[in-house]
Amino acid sequence: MPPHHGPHDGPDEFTPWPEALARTYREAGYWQGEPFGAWLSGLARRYADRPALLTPDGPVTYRELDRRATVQAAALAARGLRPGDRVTLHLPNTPAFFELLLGLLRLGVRPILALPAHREHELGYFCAHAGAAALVTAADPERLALAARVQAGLDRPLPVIALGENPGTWEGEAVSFLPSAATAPTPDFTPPRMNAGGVALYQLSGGSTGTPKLIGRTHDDYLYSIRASADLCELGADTVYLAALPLAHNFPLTSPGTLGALHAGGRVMVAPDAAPGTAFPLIAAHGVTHTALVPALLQVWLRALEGSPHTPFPSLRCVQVGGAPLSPDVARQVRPRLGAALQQVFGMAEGLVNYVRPGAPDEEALGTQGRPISPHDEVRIVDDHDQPVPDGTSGHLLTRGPYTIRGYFRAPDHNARAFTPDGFYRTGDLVTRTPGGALVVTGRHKDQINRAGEKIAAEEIEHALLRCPLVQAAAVVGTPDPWLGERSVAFVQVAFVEATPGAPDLALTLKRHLRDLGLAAFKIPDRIEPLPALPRTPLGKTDKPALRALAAQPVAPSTPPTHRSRP
Ligand code: OOB
Repeated sequence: MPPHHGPHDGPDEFTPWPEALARTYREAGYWQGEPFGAWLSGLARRYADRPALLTPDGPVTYRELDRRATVQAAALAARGLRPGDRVTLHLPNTPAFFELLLGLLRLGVRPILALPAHREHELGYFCAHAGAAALVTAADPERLALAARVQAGLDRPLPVIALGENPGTWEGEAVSFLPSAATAPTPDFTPPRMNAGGVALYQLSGGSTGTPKLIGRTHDDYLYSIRASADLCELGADTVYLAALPLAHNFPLTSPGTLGALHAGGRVMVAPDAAPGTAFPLIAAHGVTHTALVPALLQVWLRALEGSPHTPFPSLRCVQVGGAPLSPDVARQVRPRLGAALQQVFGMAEGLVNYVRPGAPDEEALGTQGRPISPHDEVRIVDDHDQPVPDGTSGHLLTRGPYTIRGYFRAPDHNARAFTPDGFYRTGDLVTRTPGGALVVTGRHKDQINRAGEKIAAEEIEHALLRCPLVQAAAVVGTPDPWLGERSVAFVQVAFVEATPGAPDLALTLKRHLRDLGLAAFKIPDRIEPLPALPRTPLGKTDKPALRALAAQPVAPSTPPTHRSRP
């Protein structure tokens, strides 16, 4: 009998693994048939009164975290949410993220894990595309105003559930305020029975197309990646994990991230942002042992330590770096300057995560992006015709395995391109394999910009630019930047505007246009350049290589960012 995934799961909503592979993953013990709610109850039994979260109000024990998740599951059920519903979850980096996330998972309601930087363009799309039953957010004035804009942009009523008290700025009716679980009594609530093979939550694809894709991760596959990551990164009860990146992102959430640290019985500390001024005092005060950064933030941290005579954090054992290419020069500075081991992580929200194993020789630790988590991760490196390339040659990375999706949510046409007929995901990354079996990311074959680890789908910005009546054609490319990895440059062909003299005004106008559409700030192009016409290939497609060459021509020198938090 095919596994049941949930009340709303048709073939476009969830692409199951073929039964033979599913059996293999179950027999190998990867998929344990345990949903997140039961996993959390298990942690509460195992680690009971040990601290799970270190918060400004004091520690929250495992037992108490489990109780708070139940409080919120009951409160969300009382507000009409039902197992199988989808909601968009949009929260800042605060410890309360966990009571809501785990409450939703316990209730079988599937959160779409939006990033804090997402605005009405993205949130509205997630709610519309997924038929969300609610937008779950925090009760601060800015988020409530954003929620109102999302509601206004939809053609059906969207309930908003906001964690916290009404700040007094909200006058409408369509918001239900959810008290913090800390002081709420324990409800009489029996969680629904759940199928661990069903979708637990939706991660978001960095993507390369006009609309972001939703990635349904099952209880079974996601928990496997968390347990296996925690084990191979050697997390334990003495781990103190600092989450400085946005909590909802796959890297700080599960690789091994906060959930991996909880799985191991460790403690989790949430930084509201990743600025050195915020994160450094937390590391020192709480004896942080592990944290995760993108390369751009690592550079900000290293700069902040410049001139400091000794490594400042005796407790820090491991700094994980991933999400974007890390230069070996920067990699080399981690041990002497931060006094911690560097662990490179090359992962993706779709599944596959590679880690440099603890204790690996320098050559591998500094110069590779590690190897897959699982012996059952299948990796193919192929040429443009899907034929395997010899080891040491760069090729397209394709992968399938026990925690890599087989299809995006409601995207049949895209799925036909993004997956091979035998179910390998086309990652869009170019890699080589070293003789030792580690992967090295050599480039990218997807129309995406990786700006400080934040992924920008070129087509999404091009479509948004084309909605401005001035713009006749638009193309967005990335250009190398020593601090951000890449910056985004938009080339536009415009009507009625002199190509060069009006350039600064045009750039401002178009940036305002994009902001008015409600795009996340990291997606606003760093530069906007008018061109009389976009260069075309002989087939009439925009010639992006030519535009990349044009974008790379020298302009004003780049300055190091002081700090801009990731979403
Ligand atoms: C992580 O996940 P996403 O979904 O935001 O982005 C995935 C893409 C990869 O396909 C690759 O293009 C790039 O980000 N990437 C890297 C990298 N790690 C990710 N490129 C070069 N070097 C690396 N180390 O970014 C993510 C998810 C889980 C763990 C870590 C990162």
